[in-house]
Amino acid sequence: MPHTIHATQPIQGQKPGTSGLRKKVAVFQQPHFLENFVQAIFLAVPELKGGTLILGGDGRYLNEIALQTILKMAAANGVARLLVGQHGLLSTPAASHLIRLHQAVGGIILSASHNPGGPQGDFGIKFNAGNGGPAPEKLTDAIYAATLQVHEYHLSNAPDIDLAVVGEVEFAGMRVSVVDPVADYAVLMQQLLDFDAIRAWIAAGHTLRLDALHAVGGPYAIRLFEDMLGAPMNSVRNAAPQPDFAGGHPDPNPVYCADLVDTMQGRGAPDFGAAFDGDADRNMILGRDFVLTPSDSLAVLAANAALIPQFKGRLTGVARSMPTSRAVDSVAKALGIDCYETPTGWKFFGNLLDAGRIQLCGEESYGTGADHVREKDGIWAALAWLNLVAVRKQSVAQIVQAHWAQFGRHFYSRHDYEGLSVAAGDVVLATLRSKLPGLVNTLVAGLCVTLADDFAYTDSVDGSLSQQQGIRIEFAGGSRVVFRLSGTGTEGATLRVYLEHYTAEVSEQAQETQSALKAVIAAAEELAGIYANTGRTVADVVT
Ligand code: G16
Repeated sequence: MPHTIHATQPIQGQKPGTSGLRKKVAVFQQPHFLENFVQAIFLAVPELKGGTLILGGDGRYLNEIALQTILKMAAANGVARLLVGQHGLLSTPAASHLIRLHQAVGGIILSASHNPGGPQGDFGIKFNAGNGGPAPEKLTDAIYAATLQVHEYHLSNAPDIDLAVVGEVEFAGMRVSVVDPVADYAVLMQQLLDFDAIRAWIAAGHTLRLDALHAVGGPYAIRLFEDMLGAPMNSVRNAAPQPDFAGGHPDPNPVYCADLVDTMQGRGAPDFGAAFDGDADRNMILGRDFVLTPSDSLAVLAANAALIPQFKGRLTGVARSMPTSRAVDSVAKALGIDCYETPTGWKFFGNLLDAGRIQLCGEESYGTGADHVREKDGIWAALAWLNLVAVRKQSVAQIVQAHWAQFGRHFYSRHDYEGLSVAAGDVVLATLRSKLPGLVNTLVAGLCVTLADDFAYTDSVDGSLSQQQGIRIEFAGGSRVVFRLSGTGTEGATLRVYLEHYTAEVSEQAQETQSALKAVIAAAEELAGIYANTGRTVADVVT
């Protein structure tokens, strides 16, 4: 029987950020907090009544309890059919695929992505629309507006569903399918990539090391790389999802995966490495003695698209988020295809993908993806890279070095200043904004400014305008610095400083990244006054 709960103290006004609503677990544990947000989704998306909904999460702490609540709310709000991953698990890209495959109205994904989990960690919830992608701004605004109106929510009082058993059940008038979270996704991957070439490459004795960081990528990586492609057992490490990610930080970058970076060094190291984040949409790719930047990953995939069955003969456009290095721009120019620069956030790629203007896109934040789903896709990215390595019969390092020799190298690094007060973060950005007028043609730390703006983006498909998306300062010769505040943190403010330096000289391409970026780092400090405004002398995380 459905019943209605009148929240005595409704917690309203829950504003979703870059990627849905992300908060500390304790915040989600407040009475009515989750329910208010979920009810707001049902209010903002009335088509869910009588429609199909996809549900799953990354297995983090609170996942199971929240899933049962959402199942009961979906039934009481009139959802006709709901597909949920076995044990409540679905990677973000697999959820995106299921939405598209079943022509669902949308999906609810429980994840705080790369943020730590456990009782002291973070939790998150996001709604993906019928195209499989993150809700566009118009929809998140509508959900936010609905959170301001929720005074009651609807909940079935049916007992919990057993999510361990794959199969169909009738649940309070709603048809529920508990599905194998990997099966359909694995079929899709086989259709897109050259599995025969990868299989042959592995059978020839090449070795892999994949790290799932105790998150949802584990079951996907085992099925695809070990079971289907023949990699030896234990090629995938940390494969069992755990509610607290075994105490780790499920963020695939050289800092949080330092042990994987070590494993990939020296003679006898595996030929290919990759790591995935909490919900398996992010990826880091490594070769023996080589760590690939996400910006270069995008550029190299674009340059080699003809070798990947998914793109063969149909790559007409690519996109990158604004802070991502401009390496892919050079490739697009050479290939004569379109190249779009969008604000940070995967949702901005959605319209371009839907309209068929781009087929491949990526972000500096370890996100790479294509038009097979409407999310970035970590497992796909590792498979696409293996496809390249297998077909080109070259190592990751050889492929990337050849790329730099042809297109030049964009040295790239991100410096994060974490746990700042919100006020300090705002002061840095205000300082920068105040300096923008008149900056062009002046010298900053010896570099001549050629462009200085606060990035604004007009969506070429629906005409919507997004302003204040980051401070962008370009210098003569191809260097650049970008400043923005993170939209995914749950405490204080995180200042992100994105640094880029271009060189076409092969002799300069072997430099160490931070030393190649020295002049841009000095310019960043001079412009933003990071020390003066925050008291920080060094970044907390340098990737
Ligand atoms: C989310 C979005 C990404 C975006 C990132 C930015 O990633 O999905 O498209 O690049 O946030 O994070 P920040 O605002 O902290 O720089 P995820 O993996 O957290 O969903």
